[in-house]
Amino acid sequence: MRSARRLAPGFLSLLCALALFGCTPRESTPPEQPATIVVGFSQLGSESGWRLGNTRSIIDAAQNAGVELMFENAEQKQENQIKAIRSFIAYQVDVIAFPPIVMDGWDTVLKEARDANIPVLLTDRMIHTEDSSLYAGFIGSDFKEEGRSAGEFLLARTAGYDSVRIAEIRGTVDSAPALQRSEGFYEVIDGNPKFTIVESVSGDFMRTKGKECMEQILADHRAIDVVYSHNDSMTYGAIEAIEEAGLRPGVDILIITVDGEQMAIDLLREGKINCVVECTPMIGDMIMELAIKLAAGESIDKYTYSVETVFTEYDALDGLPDRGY
Ligand code: GYE
Repeated sequence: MRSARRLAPGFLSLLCALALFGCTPRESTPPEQPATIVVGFSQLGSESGWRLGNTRSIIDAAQNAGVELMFENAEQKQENQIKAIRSFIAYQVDVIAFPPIVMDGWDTVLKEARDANIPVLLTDRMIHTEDSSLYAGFIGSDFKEEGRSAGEFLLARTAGYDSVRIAEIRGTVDSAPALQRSEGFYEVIDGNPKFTIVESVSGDFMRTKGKECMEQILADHRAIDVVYSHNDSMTYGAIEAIEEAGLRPGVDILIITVDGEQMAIDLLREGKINCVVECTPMIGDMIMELAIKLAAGESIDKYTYSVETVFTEYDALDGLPDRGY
């Protein structure tokens, strides 16, 4: 039983001694304190403003909920996440939570967690697996829906265009948000012959790589009508590259981005971004709520999705509260 793991050895021998002398431990132990729940969280890295906001949200939420958080940063490496999960299993935490950096390659370590009877909560990103019993639940965004929203904005915004040449800057290769944000976007524009994806390259969700991608795209094809960038960090880099090439982001090249960081909203106000699809990192409270239920042996919904919106150049954004990330 996991809850026994933090009983000090001295306390255990006291229990044995009491049993030997024929009195039950119940009579002499103090009233039971609710045990602190221990959650092992393997953050995938610190690639973007979104990720930093997510980390803050989780640390604050754990503190507010009185949950003991074992926090590890995998620095963008799946092997580090696997190592962290194994250390959480060895420590016998109550719940393991993590955003899988990529979709594949989790079955072995998740079976180890299952064998140790530790429930796993996937946060932010989904995995590919044949065996959905390997995780208790998922909490995060519907990335396919985000991709659809990006596509729908583009469809409406380019209604008067004969042809639309698109450069797509994707997130981390094989990650759920990169795959699903493409899927949803293509679903909306596929079959409409005026849209051409001229380039689709990965900028790994990072600002510097977003800039490099955009420089290369502009060197290869001058005539780009739209950049669809899978996150704000890469968008900032792309905007820099566009401006350095003497073009006007938001005017010469339409910009569609995902996340909704404060800086992206500011650029939307300035007219350098045309559409921001929201993806919220502020899911710490929900993660703790679900983790507490799992630790108590309660069942949770298999999928919990954040409610999100879309901000466009047509919206009045004056009253919008600070985004907090
Ligand atoms: O869009 C990006 C981050 O997984 C939803 O990861 C998250 C993505 C987010 O680095 O900025």
